[in-house]
Amino acid sequence: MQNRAIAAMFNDIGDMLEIKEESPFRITAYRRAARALEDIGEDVAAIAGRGELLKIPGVGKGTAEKIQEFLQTGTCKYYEELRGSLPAGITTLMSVPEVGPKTAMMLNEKLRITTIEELEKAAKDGLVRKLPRMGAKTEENILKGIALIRRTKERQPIGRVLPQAQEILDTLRGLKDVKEIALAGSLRRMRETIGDVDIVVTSAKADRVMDTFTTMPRVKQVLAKGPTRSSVILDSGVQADVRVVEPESFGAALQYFTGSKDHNVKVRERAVRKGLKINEYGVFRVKDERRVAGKTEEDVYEAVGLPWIPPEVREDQGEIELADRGKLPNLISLKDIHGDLQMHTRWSDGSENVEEMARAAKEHGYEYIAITDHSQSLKFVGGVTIDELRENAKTCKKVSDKVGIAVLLGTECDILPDGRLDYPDEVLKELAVVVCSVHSRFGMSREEMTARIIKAMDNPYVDIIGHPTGRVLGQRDPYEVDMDRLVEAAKRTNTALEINASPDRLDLSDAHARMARERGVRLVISTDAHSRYELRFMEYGIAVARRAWVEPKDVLNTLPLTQLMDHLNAG
Ligand code: DGT
Ligand code: CA
Ligand code: CA
Ligand code: ZN
Repeated sequence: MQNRAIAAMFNDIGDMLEIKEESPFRITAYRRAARALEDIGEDVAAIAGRGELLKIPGVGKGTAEKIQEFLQTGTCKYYEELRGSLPAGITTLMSVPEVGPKTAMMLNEKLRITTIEELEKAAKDGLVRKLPRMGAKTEENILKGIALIRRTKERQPIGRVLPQAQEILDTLRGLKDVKEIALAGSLRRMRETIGDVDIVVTSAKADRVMDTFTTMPRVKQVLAKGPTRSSVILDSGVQADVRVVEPESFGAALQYFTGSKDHNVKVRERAVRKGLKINEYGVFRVKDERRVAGKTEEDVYEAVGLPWIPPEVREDQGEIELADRGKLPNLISLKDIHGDLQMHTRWSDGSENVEEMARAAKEHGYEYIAITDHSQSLKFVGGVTIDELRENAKTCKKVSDKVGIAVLLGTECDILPDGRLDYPDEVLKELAVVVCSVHSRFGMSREEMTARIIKAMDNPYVDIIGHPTGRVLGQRDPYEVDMDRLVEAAKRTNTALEINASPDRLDLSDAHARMARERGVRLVISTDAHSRYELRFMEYGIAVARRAWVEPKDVLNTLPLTQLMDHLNAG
């Protein structure tokens, strides 16, 4: 699939247009198209073959032509011309968090920097702080940004890895002698970042499985190939391990390779106390080596006197003790969700109109959605003016009736640097759902940032704080904020905290979501979808919530519409 290569090109074009200070609309058009290409999950060449490029949300005439050109020639003239008109390495420099277009140009002009290594050296040598409008703090942030990029190469966000793992599963499931197959490791536990993919298989023809696995088109390098274990690196840089085991050991192997290591250590200790030995082959009695379990995971847990424990909580954070007392939490799942309370449309930086989003949400089985486009001061993404809000309210009503799903007009209102909100109270009061988020001045001090967000929570019309720490996995560290005080203020003001399910964010993190839940703060799980495809991000948000031991009662958008409205109006 060329989707990702074309998306990368469009993102580069967006960056270059930003340097050239082109109109925000053109820049957004390319970034929208890039995002759509990453989301659609179907080969763009196949779509082009059907002549349906313009049906991809976010793809317009100009971008469709460039996709065609790329598919035919492997590049596109406009892109090459833009690159030719700018110094080399500018978009590489812009890949460092903290380095925007102006900084990148200045680094290049004044210090002749074209690579990340050169930038790192210059920052370490204290050359960057000497440039106009830069300082020691910026220099330090640039070094942090470089470290972040390097770290991310080792562990990738789950949203990038899971679809690739799913592809491997589909390929191997296609073999007729494959009986059982499952993901294991951190991916089955749904951790936010993944070191490598682990897969466990049973098959009478292990050779066939390994031949197929190691020759998949996307394999870049085979690290090891044997009858029971093979290991490859995909073209994306992701490593995957496949283990073929005997059917009688499948449950034991799945339990062992799902981990986490700490969880397994505890389980093993319990086994020892019961005169048992547990490993990836099964559970055995120590005194006569007799096998007592191993075929299924349930049997393995039962052998050590425990109920089956959901993979997301296998982190040795007290789950074994709770399981022992029969008190595992009633973890939330996708079917508990009644609606999605953050999404964007063409009214700001989304790719589709309200009706398209509403129809897609209805297909997800939802009872309601909130349309939460950006607020007026975010001009760069087409923030909605107060006059436009009035029109939008009418449109939402019409679409509600037409599609048969409650379409609530909300906002993702900017929290301005001083904590004031981007709309006056009399406007916020009229909106059904008010999500408030920080989108600027990420560098302020912990004290200032905490006060800024708490001030927003103190506004009586604010329902939800969106992506509360502002992180973007692999691109931007969370801003400095005192989560303890945020949680306290959320509780006091009855403001919900969002688990933003976009796999690039996952914000709140599992640890923060857990902290909020323990202190009785309501949570919301929202996708922040920018196209209908992104509504399916809900599963990632659910995973974060499950890892935080969240139950349906802790989450606002498990409520039926009438109860939700009661809660919002009371808050
Ligand atoms: P990752 O890949 O870094 O995201 O994290 P995991 O948890 O997938 O770790 P990985 O791939 O190294 O190993 C998969 C599971 O196999 C791990 O969660 C527990 C189990 N495992 C691996 N090595 C050991 C070991 O030396 N001892 C024990 N008890 N378990 C192990
Ligand atoms: Ca792994
Ligand atoms: Ca592994
Ligand atoms: Zn936002």
